[in-house]
Amino acid sequence: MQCDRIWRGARLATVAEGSPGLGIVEDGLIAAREGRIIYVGSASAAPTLTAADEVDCEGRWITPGLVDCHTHIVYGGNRAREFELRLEGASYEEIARAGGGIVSTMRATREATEEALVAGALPRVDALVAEGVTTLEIKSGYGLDLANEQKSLRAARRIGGLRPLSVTTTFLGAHAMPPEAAGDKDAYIARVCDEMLPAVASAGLADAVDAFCEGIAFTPEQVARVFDKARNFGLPVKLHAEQLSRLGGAELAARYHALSADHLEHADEPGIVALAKAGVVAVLLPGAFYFVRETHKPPVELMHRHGVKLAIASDSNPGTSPLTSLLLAMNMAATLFRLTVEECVAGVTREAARALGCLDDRGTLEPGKWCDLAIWDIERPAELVYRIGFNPLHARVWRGR
Ligand code: DI6
Ligand code: FE
Repeated sequence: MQCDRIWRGARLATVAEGSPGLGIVEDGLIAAREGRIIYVGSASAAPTLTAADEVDCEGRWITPGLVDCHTHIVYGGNRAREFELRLEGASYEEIARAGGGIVSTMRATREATEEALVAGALPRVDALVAEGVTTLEIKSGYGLDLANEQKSLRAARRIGGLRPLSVTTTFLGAHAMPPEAAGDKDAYIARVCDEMLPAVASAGLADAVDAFCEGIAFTPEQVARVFDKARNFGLPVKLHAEQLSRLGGAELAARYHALSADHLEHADEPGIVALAKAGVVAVLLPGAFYFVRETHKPPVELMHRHGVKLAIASDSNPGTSPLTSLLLAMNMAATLFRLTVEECVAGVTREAARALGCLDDRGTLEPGKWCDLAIWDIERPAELVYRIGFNPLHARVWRGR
């Protein structure tokens, strides 16, 4: 069989569904053609393969390229000053209600040009890429009017062209109230539904639609209007649900068969059961949990009991998770939420791809999928989760290169 490139001498964590544990193959081999995996498995069972290029992995581990399935990485400015205020005792919600928080990032984002947004985001994106991320979701939600939401989504799309990386974009117009809406949430939601979402969808700027269902943001009823509109445009939905309080976001996400429900610190059993029944992925965001000093943990035991799929993401954003490390997110998910090593590794690969609706072509090492690989200098997968602030990535492969 002719292929473009072969990786030999590797230990594989295929993370393929149905294989026990992480789908480990000692003596592993991967062959790629035209960017896709055409063989993955043990070298002894491989067909005869010829390739122009062969890489000896010298016993290193290969996992699927990492997928960060929840970020707000495109924004202007930063919130270091707000961090200082929080250290002096102000709460995240107090700052938000006093016009700081998301709205201060909105101002800085509106002031920035598209070029400046790209330039500001790239160092953060590069930090993720340096740890093996090959697919990155980027949300809008700091523009909060049509022109600035479009600008943010265009900046996000451009990042995918500037780095060897797949970027998926999510329209999060229903993230916060812009000051000019003068507190009229229904009127703002009407603009999201009737003006922003149709324009963004018709321009092909969004792969999904998200909303923030929260006391400081929007009610389930308001979010449902946004989701109905997304459905009209054939866009899948995701939801920031039960992060700071429980409003029934989990049930709402289930009702709309969302790709994912994210955060879920305050979810209860009926909500978790609903997610399980609807096959909605729970995306855990331990960086935000840590950074806002949340004490209410997501109900991971209930998620286990009811068989909810668990993904982990950075939530990279200036206000609640200025985090640009999926390795650290894994460590936090294990330490703070007691996820196992297998759940952590699957959470940033297979389950994160599922949370983006792209499990068909990435997230695991299987024939036919994109050849997106992370090659690690480790002796066992637990090292990816165990270390704090150490990056054992040896090489990263995106679409076979
Ligand atoms: N939940 C979050 O944690 C971020 N957005 C959201 O809906 C916070 C965004 C910010 O504070 O800038
Ligand atoms: Fe978020």
